[in-house]
Amino acid sequence: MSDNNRLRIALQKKGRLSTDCNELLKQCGVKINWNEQRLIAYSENMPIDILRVRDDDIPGLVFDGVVDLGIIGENVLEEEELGRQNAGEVVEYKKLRQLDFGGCRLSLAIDRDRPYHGVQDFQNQRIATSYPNLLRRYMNEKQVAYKNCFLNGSVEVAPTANLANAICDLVSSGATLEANGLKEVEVIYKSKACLIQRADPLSAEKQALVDKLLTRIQGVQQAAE
Ligand code: PRT
Ligand code: ZN
Repeated sequence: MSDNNRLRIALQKKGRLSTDCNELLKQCGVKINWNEQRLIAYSENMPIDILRVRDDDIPGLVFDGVVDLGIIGENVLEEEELGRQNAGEVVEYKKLRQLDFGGCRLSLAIDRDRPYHGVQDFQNQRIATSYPNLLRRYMNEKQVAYKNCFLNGSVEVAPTANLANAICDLVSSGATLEANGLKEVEVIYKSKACLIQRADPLSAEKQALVDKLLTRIQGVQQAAE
């Protein structure tokens, strides 16, 4: 365990959020001594430690109070939150700010050539997804009884492989759907990256540092608008 007085921030180690997260910290004046291999990176000019993990681990680390802050896609955050709530857990955290990167949507897609009339078309259809909780919430609202096919990756090939009739996956440009002969028919969730804080109070010093960072983030994002 590192020094308790240092603010701990969980960031994605490698992936679609990592470059933007690192850039944001830099723009906020936080100098980090990055070492590719290291789980923890240290700031040289502020009492901040960066925990570098898989994005899927970030919500739980914040919910459990292991780290003070985290930057995570809202899709992963809400999926984990719903999963824990379904398991009977009380989930607490503070959402400090939505960030202006990591934008994508979670969408339902079907074979390009299949006609589509509306969400009722998914009745009794098997849908492949890595986001079973977000999908279930949407389908419950729409009162559509579908069949689940959980896949952690390669969701877009499930229809061609005859594992499912449709998919529910993240889309940004739409090129992946296109390349797999699929068409987007319903957007079920819109997501961006966001900054979250653990629920239990921080020390006055740590909270002051969080407030300072938040003000700087607001400044950086307003300047970019
Ligand atoms: O290794 P680790 O677990 O940390 O990373 P990961 O592979 O689980 O996540 P990563 O790095 O792929 O994505 C991190 C976060 O970026 C996601 O949770 C989203 O919040 C956000 N994001 C933004 C995206 C996309 N855009 C995106 N396009 N995440 C994934 N995709 C994938 C999508 O799953 C599909 O395979 O890109 C493909 C579609 O892209 P288009 O442009 O072809 O439509
Ligand atoms: Zn992940």
